[in-house]
Amino acid sequence: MNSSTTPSDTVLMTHKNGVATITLNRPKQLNSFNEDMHVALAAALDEVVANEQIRAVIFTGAGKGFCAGQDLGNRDPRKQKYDLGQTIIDFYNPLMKRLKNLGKPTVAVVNGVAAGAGVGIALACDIVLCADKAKFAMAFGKIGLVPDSGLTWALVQLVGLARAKALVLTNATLSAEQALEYGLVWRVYEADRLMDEATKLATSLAHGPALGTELTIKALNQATSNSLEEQLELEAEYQREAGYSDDYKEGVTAFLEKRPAVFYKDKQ
Ligand code: T3D
Repeated sequence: MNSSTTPSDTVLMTHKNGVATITLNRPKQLNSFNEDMHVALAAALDEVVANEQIRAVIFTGAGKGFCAGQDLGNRDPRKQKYDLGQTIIDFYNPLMKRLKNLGKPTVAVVNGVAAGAGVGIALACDIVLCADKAKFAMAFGKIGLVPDSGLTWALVQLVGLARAKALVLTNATLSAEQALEYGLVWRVYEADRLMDEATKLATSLAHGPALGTELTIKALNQATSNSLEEQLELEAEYQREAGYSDDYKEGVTAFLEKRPAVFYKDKQ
């Protein structure tokens, strides 16, 4: 296993068998974001993109929480006023865009509570798994803010406008079971099985056809804003690209030779 820590240790990263595991590491603050953690996470994502051996990514949190959004210990409005729009522009929006456009499949492993931007980060991942004790707290309304980190968009896409409005206007906290029922998460596991199941899933994604996986994620992401006609054209374009790939050659050859396809070999 390769492992690296960022200079501040607020984000940890290991990688093995094609899977990078990125752990938000401020457990005393429920892994809420300060500037240091934003910078460290951006550096970890740079490595994910640059390292060809990394083919899938797990995001999780250290300790009992996943991520409680912005560190409110860094915000004391009794002392000063903050331009929160600027933090969103400088840190949260670039993070959301990077997560959506990483080019490698992402799995959020929500080990405990996710709140505020922490929910946005989980929902920006391609597949969300959570522990049976996990919670999803909308949180923003309680401190007079507007949902950010793409949540006003993601919630409407995932649960529909009526439920999205009710969730955020009532500052709802969803249990794992409710999050599953609402379609926010793919699977719920007992806490002690969660990471094993996530690793199995991410390892299978890492061993899939990288280009086909990347183009599939792009096509599905674009479907939310495209018309059917635009989407059909996009599918043709992406299929052309996938059809010229070595992975397609290997996939069909394996089928014809009645053997499993091998798209990626672990480094010995
Ligand atoms: O500011 C900008 O730049 C704009 C961007 C905004 C993005 C956002 O995410 S805004 C939303 C910010 N987040 C919140 O409002 C969530 C605040 N936290 C909570 O509501 C609750 O802590 C939770 C629902 C997340 C969890 O509740 P619970 O009862 O399980 O845990 P707890 O006891 O409240 O928290 C445990 C510890 O974590 C506690 O510290 P202590 O007392 O043991 O020393 C608590 O202060 C700390 N903690 C939790 N959330 C945060 C935090 N510390 C700093 N910032 C937090 N967001």
